[in-house]
Amino acid sequence: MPSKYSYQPCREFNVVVLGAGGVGKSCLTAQFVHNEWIESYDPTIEDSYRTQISVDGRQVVLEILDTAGTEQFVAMRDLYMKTGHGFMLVFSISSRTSFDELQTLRDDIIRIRDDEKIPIVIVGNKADLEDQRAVDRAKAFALSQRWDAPYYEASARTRTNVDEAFTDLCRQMLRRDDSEEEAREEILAQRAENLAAKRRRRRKRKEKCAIL
Ligand SMILES: Nc1nc2c(ncn2[C@@H]2O[C@H](COP(=O)(O)OP(=O)(O)OP(=O)(O)O)[C@@H](O)[C@H]2O)c(=O)[nH]1
Ligand SMILES: [Mg+2]
Repeated sequence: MPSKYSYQPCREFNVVVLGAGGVGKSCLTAQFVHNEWIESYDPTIEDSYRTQISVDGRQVVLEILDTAGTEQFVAMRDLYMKTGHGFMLVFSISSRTSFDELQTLRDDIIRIRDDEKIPIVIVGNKADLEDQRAVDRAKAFALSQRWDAPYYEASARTRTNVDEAFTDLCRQMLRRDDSEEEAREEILAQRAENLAAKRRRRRKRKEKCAIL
């Protein structure tokens, strides 16, 4: 028997990777898209990557926007936030300030989108630097529960939880898209039903006129 999603078209989503400068946004993206590790640090202005993945048997095209964490380049943030279907909020487990910055980012996303349920995944990167940990796992999990957004401790260096974090975000975006699609279909079905009822009423009126 074909699965519920067998005939669904390929979905396309905009993913925005946000977080403070130097936390590893570009490295996580490069590992996910190209399977490559970048040792050097070259602050991003803006990069975008297009990639296709399969999530639970469904094809998904992702347009990933790797944004600038450095203050001088952040003017474009509002625009990114308007166009994203899902957001990866990245901090480094070795930097407390990078963790604290996530709050402002999330507040801005929710203010701009006016939507508390927008797909978000929180990533604590540089998990390989356990000896430099400055953010307790428990603190990050508490934030994750408060926001109702999953938390992954990841390492772009060791490629730990990179695919998992992106895939989780994809699942959230697919779920959201499905429920919006269902809502759209319900509205269309309701409209068709209203139209049919109107036609029936009109026909009845016409029939009555003929008798008169
Ligand atoms: N040990 C370790 N270093 C990492 C990891 N991810 C990134 N780095 C290093 O951290 C530095 C910054 O990484 P980027 O990916 O360029 O950081 P970014 O968040 O894109 O920075 P901006 O573009 O300035 O916002 C680089 O030197 C990386 O090699 C990681 O998981 N572990
Ligand atoms: Mg970067």
